Amino acid sequence: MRILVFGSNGLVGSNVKNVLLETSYECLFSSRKDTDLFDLNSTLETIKKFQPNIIINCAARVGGINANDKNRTIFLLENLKINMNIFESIMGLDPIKVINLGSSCIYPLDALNPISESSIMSGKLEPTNSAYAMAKLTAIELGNSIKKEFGHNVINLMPTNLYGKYDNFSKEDSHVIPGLIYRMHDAKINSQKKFSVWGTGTPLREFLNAMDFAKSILFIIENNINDDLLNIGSNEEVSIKELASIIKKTINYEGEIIFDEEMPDGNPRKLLDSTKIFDYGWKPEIKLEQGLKEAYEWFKSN
Ligand code: GFB
Repeated sequence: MRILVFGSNGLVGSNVKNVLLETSYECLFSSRKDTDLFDLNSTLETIKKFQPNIIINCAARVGGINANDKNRTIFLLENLKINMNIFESIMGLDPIKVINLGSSCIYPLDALNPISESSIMSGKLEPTNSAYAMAKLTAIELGNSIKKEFGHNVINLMPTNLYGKYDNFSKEDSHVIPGLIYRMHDAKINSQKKFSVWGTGTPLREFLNAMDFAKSILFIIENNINDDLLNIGSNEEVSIKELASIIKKTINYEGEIIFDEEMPDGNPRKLLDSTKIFDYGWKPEIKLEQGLKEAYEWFKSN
């Protein structure tokens, strides 16, 4: 079995690489410096040369609530280009299994929680990340079309909010966990008395460690699971306020946590219904407290 991983240097790609390196599959890990996924010829060349049976596409322009809202055009364009080039490249090739990654933000703002796969396209998107979500929805539609017309097997995985080692830690642009870790670590070092969490603290989020997600991808390959659309969550839900206090404990920050209500909350609740993947027999292993400790250690040494 020959597995090609695009985006092998990011949060998901790095964890997928570590998981696959423990197997005997023949793998090619392709990062930004190996393949220009914004260029059709470069994408096609990598695929034709390696001739994979499976492509795992972990490449994406991602970011947190602020980055998504601020860079709408680039998030939409870059994610569209990556997915268009991969799918257009394989159109004329022998059947390939493509594991394509999306996000829980593809589901409508008013979808019933826990959000099942059948909620897709049943309503309007959450406005802070609608551009990114639209690119991911287009990728799903493209994948389904390629499957129907060209015989490739496309599996779209929708992970819940991911975090962990190899995350992108940025004060302004990352997701909540790396953002809070970075900013709170700074507050601790500078003996800041108060720490400001964005929004009201009331939104609920479900978090999954990216290593668990990587293992779910291997589980899907090894058990030959071929659903068009599959949610991958942890069923572990916390409020942003609770998350901030767990991170405070992890970092050992002693100041007071306050809330900046000028900053957006985004979606009030985003809990995935992961019944399908749980019923297949996959379960996450890393509890949030443990995963946060590991992420903090990784952040400090990197
Ligand atoms: O993780 P996050 O940026 O994105 O924010 P979403 C989650 C929640 O944490 C929001 C709050 O309610 C934020 O207001 N928050 C509090 C913070 N403090 C911070 C902070 O320092 N940094 C950040 N980033 N948030 C993302 C989408 O939505 O979900 C992505 O933007 C993707 O596109 C991902 O789909 C799964 O969970 O709101």
